[in-house]
Amino acid sequence: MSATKSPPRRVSVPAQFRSGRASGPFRTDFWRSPLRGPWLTSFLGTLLVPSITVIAITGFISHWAYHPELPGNATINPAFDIPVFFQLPQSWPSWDYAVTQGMHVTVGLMTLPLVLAKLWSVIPKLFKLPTVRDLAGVVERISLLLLVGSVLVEFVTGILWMEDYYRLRVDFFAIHYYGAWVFGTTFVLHTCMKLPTVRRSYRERGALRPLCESLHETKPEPLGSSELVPVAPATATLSRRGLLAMVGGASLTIFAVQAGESIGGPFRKFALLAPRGRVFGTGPNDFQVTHTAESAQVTEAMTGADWRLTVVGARTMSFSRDQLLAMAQATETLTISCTEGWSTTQHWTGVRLIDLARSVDAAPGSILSAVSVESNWVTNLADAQYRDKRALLALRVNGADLSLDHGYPARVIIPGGIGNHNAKWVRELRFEQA
Ligand SMILES: Nc1nc2c(c(=O)[nH]1)N[C@H]1C(S)=C(S)[C@@H](COP(=O)(O)O)O[C@H]1N2
Ligand SMILES: [Mo]
Repeated sequence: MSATKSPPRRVSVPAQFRSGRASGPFRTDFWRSPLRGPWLTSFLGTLLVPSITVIAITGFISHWAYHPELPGNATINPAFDIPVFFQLPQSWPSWDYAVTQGMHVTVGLMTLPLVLAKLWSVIPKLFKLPTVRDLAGVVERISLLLLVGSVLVEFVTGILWMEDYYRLRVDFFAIHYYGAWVFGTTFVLHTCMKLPTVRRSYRERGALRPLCESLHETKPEPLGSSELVPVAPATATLSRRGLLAMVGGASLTIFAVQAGESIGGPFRKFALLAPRGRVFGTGPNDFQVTHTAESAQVTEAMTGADWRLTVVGARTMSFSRDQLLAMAQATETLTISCTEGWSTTQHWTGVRLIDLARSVDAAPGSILSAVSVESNWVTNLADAQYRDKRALLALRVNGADLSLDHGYPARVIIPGGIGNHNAKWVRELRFEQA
């Protein structure tokens, strides 16, 4: 044996932290990042509170924007849903939902790096042996399992949905919605339980002081202040502020490639994550299409010269497209914005829905069911939605006839709210009492 060979590197682990026979990641000296500790986890957790609040509020707004109180609109079985106690206001700008859902999707995606950093900061806990000694320990383990499990479920279902991956044969709405309740509840409980730890570490270390430390000043937090602090720390290769800059940089990058599809217009070309194309031609119908005529199995034959619009109220009337074009026409600049997080604003021309309601003497307070030539496609609109004088049965867009993909011969376009209410290829409008 050569005398110059260096001895195997040994770290001395204080007796009370020795891992006994545990091996691999289960050893207490396996996790060595000097950054891990109660301050870092508290700080990342604190940043999550405002982000998750925005995501939760905008998420529930999206749920209610479907008007689940109207028969047929519910995405969740009403027997297992929290009833809506208020109607969303209608006389808002037509881009209201573009803002709330754009925030839901954009802030949601931007929070992913933060969530991953937070999980990284506590990963030694996942491998902590022995696990469960007492009832409180069991409850804590189960709540952490629900917390981490549900946050991952929310991200996976949310991202698949916004990226248009409908091939999953699962009830997306139910999973994302109930997942949100599980996550929201456990997140609030977890935050309350950890409040004393957060306060203590801010008091002892200063809420922001660790951010002032350069790389060579970056030392582990006091050993024993928490099981997150490594018993055998490695030398820091990144400062704590460096780690936060990395997380912030990742979030800003996501913002740069995502926000464009929510804002729409010229910003859309920067939206690298948009699943339905970023740039289109310059013609009047050259803007994004979610559900093409082909995907909806709508053909020219179903929408050709034989097409008639039936309007049902106190009496029933039938209109050809030419008859609709002969009625008073209105042009409105209105935004469609989808749960997927994109929006598009165009100039629509057609007959006001309120004029069609009057033409059949629709009773006040009626619900409007818009029925499509697409098989089994109906959406229901509340009274306030179709009474808004900007609400149209559009026949034309940007000065040209609607293209088949955009809903020719006629589509509903209402200001504000969720894109799903803008029924395409309409064949019947029924004004009915609930
Ligand atoms: N007949 C019919 N109308 C529909 C849909 C549909 O699938 N079929 N999709 C709705 C949804 S979810 C949205 S976001 C908008 C999208 O309009 P676009 O397909 O023109 O982009 O139309 C709505 N109207
Ligand atoms: Mo949509």
